[in-house]
Amino acid sequence: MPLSAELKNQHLEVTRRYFLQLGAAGAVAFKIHSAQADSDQSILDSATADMGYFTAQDDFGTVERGDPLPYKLPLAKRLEIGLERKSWKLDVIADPDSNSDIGNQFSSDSGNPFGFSHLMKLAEKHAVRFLKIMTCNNIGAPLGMGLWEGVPLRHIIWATKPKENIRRVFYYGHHNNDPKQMFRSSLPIGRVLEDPPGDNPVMLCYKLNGEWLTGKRGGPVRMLVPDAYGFKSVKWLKTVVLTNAYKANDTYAEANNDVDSWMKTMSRFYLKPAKAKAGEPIPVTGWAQVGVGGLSKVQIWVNPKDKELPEGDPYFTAAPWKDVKILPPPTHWGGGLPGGKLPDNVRFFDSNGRPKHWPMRYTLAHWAALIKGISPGIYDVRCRTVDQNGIAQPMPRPFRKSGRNTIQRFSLTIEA
Ligand SMILES: Nc1nc2c(c(=O)[nH]1)N[C@H]1C(S)=C(S)[C@@H](COP(=O)(O)O)O[C@H]1N2
Ligand SMILES: [Mo]
Repeated sequence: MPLSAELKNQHLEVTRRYFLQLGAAGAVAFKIHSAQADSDQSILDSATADMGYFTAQDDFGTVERGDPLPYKLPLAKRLEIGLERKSWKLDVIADPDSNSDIGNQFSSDSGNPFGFSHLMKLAEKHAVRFLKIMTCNNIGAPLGMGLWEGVPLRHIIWATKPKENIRRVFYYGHHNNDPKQMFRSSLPIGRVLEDPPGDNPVMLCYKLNGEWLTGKRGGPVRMLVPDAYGFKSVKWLKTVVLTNAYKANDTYAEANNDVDSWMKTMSRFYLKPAKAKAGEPIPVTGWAQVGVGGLSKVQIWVNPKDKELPEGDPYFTAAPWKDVKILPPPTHWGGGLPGGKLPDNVRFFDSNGRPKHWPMRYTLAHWAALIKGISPGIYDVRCRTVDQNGIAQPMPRPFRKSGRNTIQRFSLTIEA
């Protein structure tokens, strides 16, 4: 599945402005009207001011199962089964097949589920907002970039008065009472109760980009696991089970996926022209997903197609890679946020709404480059990331089922 159309448009805007700032040559190569290329600083400034970053809810790529899909049920049915904010209920129970001891279960069967009003009460004190990119480990490009809001799951767990014999949290969404349709995931209890410094909490999420989470995005409430691939972020969440079982029970585990995988750092091309004229600067752009290892560089490598590749170097570590420009944080955030503005109290932003560091882990960074001075011929152009440990993509974790991160390539013909 490709990056969502909206994310592409945003990328185009951001990078177009970057080339404008580089001057007319880049702008012309980018097919911008000459009037715009000649524009003065004030036009440049205002252009930069409204660049977008987030993906609107409806424009996210989607990975979903269910027949019927829960959010497509008639309203009366959604109200009945608790898939509207008005009627949403969560069971938070001890695993009946385990010896977990909790003092205060939230259970529909016992008439005291955890409801949406409980969640909003906790939100008054504990709501958090953070940036996170949604990516499926089995898809080569992200599904969307969002500002997510919710209540850390640990607050609900502490409200159940857990006592002992709890090692994992299992959870699943509405599945039409058909076990075959159940989509399950799980986490170690430790990850839910504590966050590594600089990371965000696992949360019960009810808003995206300042709006209530839509049914399609998993509303009224989905799990949101900041550092993991999409399959941990279960939609239409209805049940959380505290268990002493020590093994994962994720639906995705059944399909050979590495369910303990942190998100990886990787780069993808967006603008990759098939042809260019010798002597003209060639704009090439893309984005980087910032995984657990962080991001220090994005690099490209332009190599004549007929040149033999060195043996025993499958990841081209010895190639003459060149750094490209990672673009600064946006000032207009897009995604449907009113006025393109971030709300207050976004994690890792200061009181002026500026990020404390950039790029941030588990988010998206845009990049751009101008290729110059190559002679006529056919070339392979590749891009890769280098993480904060100095390790280049696809290392340190090249295996496919822990998240796609192969080095991408395209063919470029330079005409005389
Ligand atoms: N209930 C439920 N939750 C789910 C899924 C699902 O099929 N059912 N798919 C998961 C997978 S595999 C991914 S990659 C993400 C995708 O999230 P999105 O559709 O909001 O982009 O949702 C996850 N949550
Ligand atoms: Mo997925």
